[in-house]
Parts: sequence; structure tokens; C-alpha cells
Amino acid sequence: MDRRLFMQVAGTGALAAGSIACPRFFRKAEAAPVIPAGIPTTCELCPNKCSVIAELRNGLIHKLNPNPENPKSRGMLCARGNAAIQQVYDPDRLKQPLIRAGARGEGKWRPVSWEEAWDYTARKLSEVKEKHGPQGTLWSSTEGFQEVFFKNLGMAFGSPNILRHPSLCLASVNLAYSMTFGTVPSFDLLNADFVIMAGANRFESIITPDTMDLIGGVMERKAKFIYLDPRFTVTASKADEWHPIRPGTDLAFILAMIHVILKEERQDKAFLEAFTLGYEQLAEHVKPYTPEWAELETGIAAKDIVRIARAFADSAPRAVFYAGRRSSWYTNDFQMRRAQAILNAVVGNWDRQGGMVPNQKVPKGEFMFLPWDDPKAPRVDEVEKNFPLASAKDGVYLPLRENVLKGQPYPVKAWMVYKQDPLHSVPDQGRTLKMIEQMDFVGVIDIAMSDTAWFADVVFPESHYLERTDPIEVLPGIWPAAVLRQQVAKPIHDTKPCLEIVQGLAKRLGLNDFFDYTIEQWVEAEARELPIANGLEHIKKHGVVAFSEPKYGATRNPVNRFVTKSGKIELFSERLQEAGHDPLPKYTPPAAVPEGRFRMVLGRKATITHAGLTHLPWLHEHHKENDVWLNPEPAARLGIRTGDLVEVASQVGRVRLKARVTEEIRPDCIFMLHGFGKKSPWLKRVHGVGAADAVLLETAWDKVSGNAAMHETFVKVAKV
Ligand SMILES: Nc1nc2c(c(=O)[nH]1)N[C@H]1C(S)=C(S)[C@@H](COP(=O)(O)OP(=O)(O)OC[C@H]3O[C@@H](n4cnc5c(=O)[nH]c(N)nc54)[C@H](O)[C@@H]3O)O[C@H]1N2
Ligand SMILES: Nc1nc2c(c(=O)[nH]1)N[C@H]1C(S)=C(S)[C@@H](COP(=O)(O)OP(=O)(O)OC[C@H]3O[C@@H](n4cnc5c(=O)[nH]c(N)nc54)[C@H](O)[C@@H]3O)O[C@H]1N2
Ligand code: SF4
Ligand SMILES: [Mo]
Repeated sequence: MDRRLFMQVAGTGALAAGSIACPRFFRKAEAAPVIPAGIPTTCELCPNKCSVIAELRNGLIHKLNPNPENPKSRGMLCARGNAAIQQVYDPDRLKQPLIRAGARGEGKWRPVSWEEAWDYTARKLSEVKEKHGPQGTLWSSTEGFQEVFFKNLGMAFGSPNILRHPSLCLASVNLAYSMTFGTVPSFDLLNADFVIMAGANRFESIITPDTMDLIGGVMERKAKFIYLDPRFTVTASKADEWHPIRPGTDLAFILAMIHVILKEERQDKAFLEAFTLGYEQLAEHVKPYTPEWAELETGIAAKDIVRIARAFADSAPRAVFYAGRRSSWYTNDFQMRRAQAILNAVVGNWDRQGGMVPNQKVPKGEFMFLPWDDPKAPRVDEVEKNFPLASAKDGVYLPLRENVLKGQPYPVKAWMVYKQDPLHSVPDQGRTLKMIEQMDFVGVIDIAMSDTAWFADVVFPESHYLERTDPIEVLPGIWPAAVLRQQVAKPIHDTKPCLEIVQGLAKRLGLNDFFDYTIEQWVEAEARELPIANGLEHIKKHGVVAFSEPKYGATRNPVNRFVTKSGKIELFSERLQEAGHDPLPKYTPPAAVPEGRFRMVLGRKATITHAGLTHLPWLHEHHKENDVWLNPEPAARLGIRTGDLVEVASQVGRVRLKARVTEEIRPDCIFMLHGFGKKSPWLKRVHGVGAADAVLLETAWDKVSGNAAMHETFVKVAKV
């Protein structure tokens, strides 16, 4: 390890307020960051995991401040991060274990001791195991530092059915970049001169450090910024150009860009020659995809496509077509993301400053625990058979639900859920409710009475992130960091961290030996290999260990082998061909919007995470309810005005909410925010307020990755 790469304080072990050198990403050297006093920890309100310093007064959490030592979160704590205090002191949060007393969803609960909740759950899981084998249990979860313990319990129990969130989020984009480069890179927005973002709404869908780099890099340096989205988002308002692309046609735009670049010989020939495979096939493949053809598909003028393609190639390597994160859009999403990856490769921006950069990682140790046997049964989602390139350890959510509903290839009768609200995050709420109905047992571990918890049989209250210590987490990136979440305050209610909830169950399921450790032992083992003196002490004191400089160019070495079949960057992919998919991204037009209907598109707001947080007062103030965005042209035809109550109906559900008539959306789509129309009365500010988009969304998935395709639903809108 190159010692110079470590955080500016490496070796000193001490860091007094205001004493650190100004890291590179703080461009104004005079503004040396002051480290606030308090206990350093890590935010858990979204996947970014920003570093926080908690200030206490009289034992209560008084304020959360950003920790500028984390180069990924850059001294930023967003509105949601600040509102975490309100989760802790929320009078309606889960305060003790609960067992259902009435019918599912009726809302009758019996507060019970932890012993009773564990005994009851262990008995139910054992009954299902006896009847159907361990494969009769499903363990689903969303990312979080303690997710590992939950997953491990499912695996130690013998279930192959561990189901993680990527197939509702970023599975197709990750697979597309991995199939091309053998890895998923980051994008150096701090230094890029030309940025294209297609539906990556970075000013509202916050990703660190990308959101800050759009402000401090792209905007401050006046780099060119092109944004494609059927909606006029906050990001669109900050771009040099906004193109309201016809939904589902980004692939046509990208293929036409490649066409122009190759035709005009603006590609990086030396790079393509040295590092890639399949250039000849690509050149042949893109010939029919002219800008004139793409204009008809996308609605973006051919002359604009040509102009953008030229400027993009001429700005390379400091030019990026940014990947985006939530790639759960269309049934051809994988191929669209692969085309982005190929476009980036063609201009040679790989592993260059201002281009695409392979992620670095801060190394850490691992706690060694007793291993368990591999499961005997195959997965219920049949991922290996139907999605051989997808991640079998994460699974595919929608195909899994459909198989469980059919009882194929075998029955699944118990569902354990951790830190996830499938009634809102999985399309077609009605079918997810059916899946719950046909379970003999549903157990949920949450911090709030989510809608899924509301329909469960047992609810386990986890301690809030500010009340617990979690494993050390490595955040890879151009500016990688290892972060610690440590307890800031004692739990104020009868709650426990996930590890202890898991241990209580493990004891009763005869799996004690696999979980015979404490969180302190786990963290200590991880800290042992942090690349800094006194790792544990350092990370407890600072909350973070990070490199101070990005690294560029290590993989631009002729002897470097990419982790692909050929060892090269694969423009043409034999593995895709062998798996029965197009080896080069072939255009398939989106389904036409039926007469009198609209395509439903999704997206985010900066003050809401997914379907959660809308009930916290500070955040609720910004969005009291959701409405449906409708363009003035169809609105006039339908006699709808802003504020009118409308009914929105798809083939699987119907909801009522208010209309917002706005030019900020194309006439062929509608949009509504996630997080409203809650069934759980404990989320009182949003219970029955507005509508839940998951009720409307139909079941569809990307063919290659199995990622949910959430923009394939057409709806009717009518005034009530
Ligand atoms: N309709 C629609 N569906 C979507 C999306 C969309 O935009 N629209 N987005 C998709 C994407 S990108 C993603 S990543 C997924 C996200 O899917 P989910 O992870 O299901 O989304 P959240 O709404 O954040 O639900 C998280 C749950 O965890 C609970 N929770 C929060 N903190 C803790 C904790 O510390 N411990 C425990 N035990 N529980 C906690 C919250 O109370 C909440 O009930 O949704 C996907 N589904
Ligand atoms: N504040 C906040 N920040 C978050 C999250 C959050 O919940 N809240 N969640 C985090 C997570 S888990 C994720 S995955 C990311 C998601 O972040 P992003 O990847 O940016 O995804 P979305 O915000 O869902 O935005 C999708 C955008 O695509 C547009 N769109 C729809 N169809 C098309 C199309 O065919 N073409 C184009 N070009 N655009 C289209 C939509 O209008 C919408 O604005 O955000 C992360 N950051
Ligand atoms: S972006 Fe906001 S919510 Fe997400 S981790 Fe950072 S501070 Fe927390
Ligand atoms: Mo996501």
C-alpha cells in the first residue's frame, strides 16, 4: 500500500478541530474544514452512508452535523440525514416486539416480550421447515450494515432463498457494465468537461459524491451538461440542455451517437485497438442507426444528436455518459445500459481523469465465523436457469414473487423481511398482498410500522442507527472510504440491533454456534486490517478511514486483464450470445402508448427516501401529499385542472389523488412520487393521504438481468 494515499492524518492518530490539511475535493484551500465536536457515526437514511457527527445535550441527540473527513460525503448531510433525529424521537415508532392479535392487516397487536416473539417465530419457522424443508422460507432485505447478519441467519437455516434489493434497483446497470468492463466504475464528475445524464436525476436523487461534484465540478467549471428526461426535474433546470426524450428510446439516442462517432472517425483508435474486443462487429452493427432514424424514435432532432456526439467525442477522455443508478425502467434496460458502456469505451474515457474510473476500495479485515452447509434445494426464483448472467446470491424479485404465487417449483410458506417495505417497493401491491396472504408466517424487522409490517404476524423493532453499533462498511469509489456506525445514544425503547434479534432466533433454531460473537468482536476483526495505524481507535475517533487522492490509469496497461471472458473490454460479448441474448445492443422500440392512456414514469425528491420518511415532520412539511403530474394538453382534453381529484387506473389497480397540470412533463406520460397512500395508521401523516404508485405498477422485468421494469405500465386518468 502506498502510504501517501492515506488520509492526510495517517500515522498521526490525532486530529484536533481545524487541524487537518485541506483535502483536494475542497477546492477553496482557505476554507479548511472544521471538525465538529461529538460522536462520529454513519447515516442510514439512504444508500449513500454519509459521515455524521452527533452532538448530544443531556443525553439526548441535539443535532447531527456532517463530518468533512469523509471524501465521499464531502462534508454534506442532506435534509433527510438531519431529520434522522425525528426517527429516534418519533412517538409512533416501534417500541417493543408485537404479535398480531386480529386478522392480518386489521391492526390488532399484542405487545410481547422478546422471549415470546423469538419463541413464536422460531416455532413457526420450524413448522414450515418440517413441512416444506428450509427452502420453504424466504429471507428478503435491502442494503444496510447489519443486513449481513439477517442474510446469514437465512443461509444458516438452510434456505437458498435469500432475496436482496438489487433487482428492484440497479441490477441491470451493474450487469451491463460488468459484462463490458468486468467491473462497475464510477464517473469523475469533479473533472469531466462534458457530461450526459439520461434520467439520472442527481439534484433530487442524491448520490455522493456525484451530486456535490455536479455542483462543485461540472457547474463551477462550466463543463457542458446535457440532460435527457421526459420530465423537467431540478437536474434538468441546472443543465445546459434538457431534451424531453420519448420514454424508452434512450438506446436509439446512444446507438446514433456511436454511429456518428464511428462514421466521422472520432473514436479513440489506439485505445480500442489495445484494450477492446469486437470493434469490427460494432462498426457494422451501428450502421443502420443513423441520427435521422433516432430522431423519429426519440423526438430529439438529428442535428442535435450529431452535435452532441461530436462534442462528446472531442471532449474525451474528459467526457462521460453517466450510468445512473435505478435502472429498473424497461424490459430492454440491460441493453440500453450496455450501449452506454460501449459508447464510453469508444471514446477511450476508461480510467482517465474526468472519465470513467474503476472503483478503489479501502481494505478491511473480516470476522471469521463458523461456516454452514450450502443449501440443498435450488432457488425458488430459478435464477440460474432463467437469468444465468444475473447475481444468484441476490435473486430476482419479481420472477420470485410469481413463482411463489404459483407454488413453483416448490411451496414457500414463511417470509422474513429486514429493512424493506415490499408492499411499496415491489410493483403490483395487490400481488404482493396475495403473496403475504398465502404465507403461513410473515416476520418483519423494521424501525417503523411500515405497510409490510402492518400485514405481518410478528414485528421486531430494531434499534435506530443512532442507537446501535454496526459493522465497518467499505464504500468503494474514486474517493473510497471505510466507515463505522457507532452507538451515539442508548436505545430509548425496548428495541435491539439486528444482530441480537438474529441471535435470539438462532438460539431457538439450534444455530447458536454460527452467531456466537459480539458486534465489538466483529468490528475489531474488521478494523485490524484497516490501512492505518491503530485502526480501531482511529475509526472510532474519526468515523472514517479514506484515501486522500484518486488513482487514475492503473488498468490502462497492456498487460492488464479485464474480468471478462476475453480479458478485454467487450464491445461484442460472446457470453451474452451463449446465454441467448444479443451480443451487441440491438434496438427494440418501446411498446406504443395505447390510445387514451399514459406511460407512468417514476422518480425521486431530495427530501424523501423511497417510500419511507414521508411521515417525519421536517420532511413532511415539504411534501404533504403526492399528486399526479399531467401535461396541459391532455389535461385540457380530459377537463382536468390542478387540484382536481382524479382516478388513475392501470390493469392491476386504481387510485385517487390530486392532479398537477404542468408543462414539466411530456404529454405522453404521467408521474407521481413514491411514499404516500400508506395503509399503516401508525404513519399517520401519510396514512390514506395521496396514493401509492406500487398499486398501479404492473409486473414486467428486464430480460437479461431480471431487474424489475417499472416504466412499462400504461394508465388511464379521469376526473372523479
Ligand atoms: N414504485 C417504486 N418502487 C420502487 C422504486 C421507485 O422509485 N418506485 N425504487 C426502487 C429502488 S431504486 C429501491 S433501492 C427500492 C428500495 O426499497 P425498500 O428498501 O423497500 O425501500 P424503503 O421505502 O426505503 O423501505 C425501507 C424500510 O426499512 C425501514 N428501515 C429504515 N431504517 C431501518 C433500520 O435501520 N433498520 C430496520 N430494520 N429497518 C429500517 C423503513 O422504515 C422502511 O420500512 O425500491 C425500489 N422500488
Ligand atoms: N433523495 C433521494 N435520493 C436518493 C434516493 C431516494 O430515495 N431519495 N434513492 C437512492 C437510490 S436507492 C437510487 S437507486 C437512486 C436513483 O436515482 P436515479 O438513478 O437518478 O433514478 P430516479 O431518481 O428514480 O430517476 C429516474 C428519472 O428518469 C426519468 N425517466 C423515466 N423514463 C425515462 C426514459 O425513458 N429516459 C430517460 N432519459 N429518463 C427517464 C424519470 O422521469 C426520473 O426523473 O437515488 C438514490 N438517491
Ligand atoms: S444522502 Fe442524506 S440520507 Fe443519504 S446517507 Fe447522506 S445524509 Fe443520509
Ligand atoms: Mo435504489
